[in-house]
Amino acid sequence: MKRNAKMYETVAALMTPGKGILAADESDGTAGKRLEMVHLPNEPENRQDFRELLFTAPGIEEYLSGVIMYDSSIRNSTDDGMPFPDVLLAKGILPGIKVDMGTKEMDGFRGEVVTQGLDNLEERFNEYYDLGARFAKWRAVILIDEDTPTDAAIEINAVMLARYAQIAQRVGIVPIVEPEVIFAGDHDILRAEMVTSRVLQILFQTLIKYKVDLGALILKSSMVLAGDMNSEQSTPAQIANATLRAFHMSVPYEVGGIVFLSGGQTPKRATENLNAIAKMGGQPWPITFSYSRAIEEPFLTTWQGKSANAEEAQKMLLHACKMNALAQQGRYEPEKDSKLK
Ligand code: 5MM
Repeated sequence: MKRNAKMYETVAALMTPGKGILAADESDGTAGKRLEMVHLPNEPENRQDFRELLFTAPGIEEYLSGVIMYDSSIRNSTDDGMPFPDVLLAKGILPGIKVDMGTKEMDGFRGEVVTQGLDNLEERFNEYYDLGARFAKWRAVILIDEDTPTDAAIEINAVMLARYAQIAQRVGIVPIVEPEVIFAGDHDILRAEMVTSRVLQILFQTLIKYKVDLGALILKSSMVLAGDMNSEQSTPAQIANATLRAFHMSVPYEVGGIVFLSGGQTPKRATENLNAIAKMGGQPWPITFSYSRAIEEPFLTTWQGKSANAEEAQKMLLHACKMNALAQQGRYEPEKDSKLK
């Protein structure tokens, strides 16, 4: 039980009020897409510069409780030779690791996918623990279309998430389970709410069946949003209501915390929507952000891959983190923020 006590401490630290998690866990391919935005080739030195600027930005520890890394970045160091996990630990930020190995198409399932990565997972976890990781993340991808998601796709992904969570907890690492309901499509917000509720219900039934300790686990969820191709876009209050309704229908109250992905929303929308959710008042679970694109984009567009812009870009990163930390407390004032777009 000692191990679980440590994991509860990790959950409490990650869910510290006024802080959130930076998801800097892009695989090398996706990191290349980020670098493409600033006209840099996808080379190891550029990926290192990108992560080094993020992790060494002065002051981020005021707003970040954790950072999720990828296999190549948890093993990487600053130019001065300080391992990235140590850079974060020195600031009081917990290092985390993405352990899934991406998705594979399910044959005969119209584009639906299942996440891979259970092979040798316990050995990988033990090594990541030694490298400093105290929490982990596994992402399942759920597509909304006329005939999807199928129960088969929801169920197989839930089983994978549950098995990953079991192994993580055995090693003393807090699992973040991320069933991302994709924002792309022309579905309305009601459909998104129904799909999200069903996915979460099947996920938590499966986690309970596999005896995962829900108090030593964090859910990473999408917000409930109408698809990006739907002409009727919802207000932050509508999104907050639909999202919290889905959680109350599906997420057991003993779950350690809930964090949001930004899912392709603009940085400002992701922050405004988090703020609206916090404004709905106290919930049974602590709730915060775990954004990748919504935090990294303002940084990248300021940086443009030029060392002359590095300081300004780190200030922009700090601004994005601070605005989301305020939103986590329902204290973000979008009309006064001219920097997030
Ligand atoms: C950084 O994006 C992660 C996926 O990367 P790969 O596709 O390269 O594996 C992703 O898991 C991310 O952590 C979450 O989905 C949240 O990211 P957003 O950008 O939606 O906030």
